[in-house]
Amino acid sequence: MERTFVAIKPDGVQRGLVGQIVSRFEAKGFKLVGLKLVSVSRELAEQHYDVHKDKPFFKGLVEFIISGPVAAMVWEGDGVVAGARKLIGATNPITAEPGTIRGDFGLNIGRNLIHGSDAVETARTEIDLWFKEEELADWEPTIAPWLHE
Ligand code: IDP
Ligand code: MG
Repeated sequence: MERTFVAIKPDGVQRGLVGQIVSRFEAKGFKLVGLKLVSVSRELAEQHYDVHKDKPFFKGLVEFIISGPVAAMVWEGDGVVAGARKLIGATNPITAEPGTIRGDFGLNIGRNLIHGSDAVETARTEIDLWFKEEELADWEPTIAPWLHE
């Protein structure tokens, strides 16, 4: 089953939006399989954003990610990688559609509240980077027959 890595960034945690953001993934029907609050090390932040290491915003991005706790999650479901990105919205909250997390709660690209893996392969790498195998729960929601044919 497809899984994705989602992280509520320090702005989302500081603003008290963890509950509302988690609710959107639950309401959609995705299954929560991992959840923890992390004080992110510089090393982890740099590894996570390694693809952006040559970008002008990299240094500021790393400082931001280590500036407060991050709520790290793994969600599972059919098409969850693309589905989570849809719920999250465009990178810049100003252009993100209303109804998306970034569109509803954000107004600045440097404070866009949440991360979601951009592809199935990236999701695997990010889940391995952030979670140990024993931190992921293998469980069957009792509502499953009401979500899937
Ligand atoms: P994504 O989070 O929507 O996948 P990416 O292009 O992968 O967007 O960028 C990673 C993160 O880097 C963004 O979520 C945002 O926090 C930050 N970022 C991207 N572009 C800028 C920028 O122009 N200024 C400041 N931060 C940026
Ligand atoms: Mg990205």
